[in-house]
Amino acid sequence: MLAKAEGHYYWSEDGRKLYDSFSGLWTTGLGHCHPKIVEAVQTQVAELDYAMAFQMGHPKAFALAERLADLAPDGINHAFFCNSGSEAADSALKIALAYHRARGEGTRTRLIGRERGYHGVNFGGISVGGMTPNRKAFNACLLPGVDHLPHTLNLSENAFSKGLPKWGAHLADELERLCTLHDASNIAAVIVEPAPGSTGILPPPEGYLRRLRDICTRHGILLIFDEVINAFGRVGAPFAAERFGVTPDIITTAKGITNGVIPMGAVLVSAEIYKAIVQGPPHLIELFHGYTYSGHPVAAAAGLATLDAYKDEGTFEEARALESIFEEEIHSLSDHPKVIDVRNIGLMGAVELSPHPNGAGQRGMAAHKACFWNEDLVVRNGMDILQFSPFLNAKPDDLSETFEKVRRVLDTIE
Ligand code: PXG
Repeated sequence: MLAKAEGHYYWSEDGRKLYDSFSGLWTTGLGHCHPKIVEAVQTQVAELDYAMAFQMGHPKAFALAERLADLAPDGINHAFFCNSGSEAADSALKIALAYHRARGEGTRTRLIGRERGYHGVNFGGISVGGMTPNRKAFNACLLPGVDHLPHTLNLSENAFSKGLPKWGAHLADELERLCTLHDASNIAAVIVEPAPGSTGILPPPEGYLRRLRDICTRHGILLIFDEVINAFGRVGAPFAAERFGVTPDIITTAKGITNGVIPMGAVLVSAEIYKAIVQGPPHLIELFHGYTYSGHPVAAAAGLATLDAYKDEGTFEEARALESIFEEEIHSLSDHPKVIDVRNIGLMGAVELSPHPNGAGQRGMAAHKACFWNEDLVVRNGMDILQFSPFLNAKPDDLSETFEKVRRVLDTIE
């Protein structure tokens, strides 16, 4: 139980001070309870607690949309607000379908995701997502007309890669195969996380995203980057699109948009998509989609304060500069006998453990618990993969101490 947080630390209910190696849940790159974000939220909630986004508006939602457009790659300049990454994913898929339909290409209905992809837990997201346990119980109700590209992790080819693996760009060509199979005129969009996170960090192979982009462009398919984890400094730039030099048509975000302080998500789209959908008589609604809390004033205030902090504190540059230190520290575990892979990109990193003979997932959970109880360290595990998402302004000494603690834990658990 976590009872309190400040800066890079949590305090447990039993009063222990714990180092957070996961920045919340990929959310809180600036550190917990950032004073300027706290102040912005406190002021906003007393000034304008709520304003509907249906027929009405409020200035901070528009100010935030403009700030996001400034940060986004050229050409991506409109925002649709929602309240989570899951809502952002489903909204993006709906926007993609609405776009094609508005342009008279209503046959484009198929959606393509990727194995091991995570796009939240709503029906659209789990349909295009590729996390088997998230789909298993809901199989009967997944969206029809969805295909999945293969994921890009292959330990025999790219174990212990530092940064982008050299092997795997050719896997993007599977998209070409699907275009041939279905005819591209039936395909609406491809959605991928540029650097997949919650599946256990799978940095994209060199050249892979460019190939996806080129195939999408050639066939008139929209490319959606789910940047719920990647955006806002996690890969050393405002957006992974910028870091990897590949511009999608739609970007989804959440988490770091408010530093995790208030739930918020956003779908960022190109002017072309916006204009195609938002047309027709002004008294009618163009896109029948929106949430009670779209662009909530308190979330918008938190978002503006967060973007200010990223800028004023040089957070993206600081994160980029930390990458090589993080890479060195996390790869210091590569020689451990229980470790079968270490991979990293930006300030995202995974240490994959060999499964305990008694069953997959046990060793990862044991490591997570031992870190918490014995080392006062919060570490996230997904089965036997330990995941790290350090603060964008982490102290190098804390990074080295984190991996010393993890090594001690790996030495002691079964
Ligand atoms: N897309 C991506 C890429 C995500 O990582 C979502 C969408 C959904 O966001 P919401 O706000 O609806 O949860 C996510 C969420 C983990 C973990 O352990 C990651 C997420 C959620 C829960 C656990 O890595 N990411």
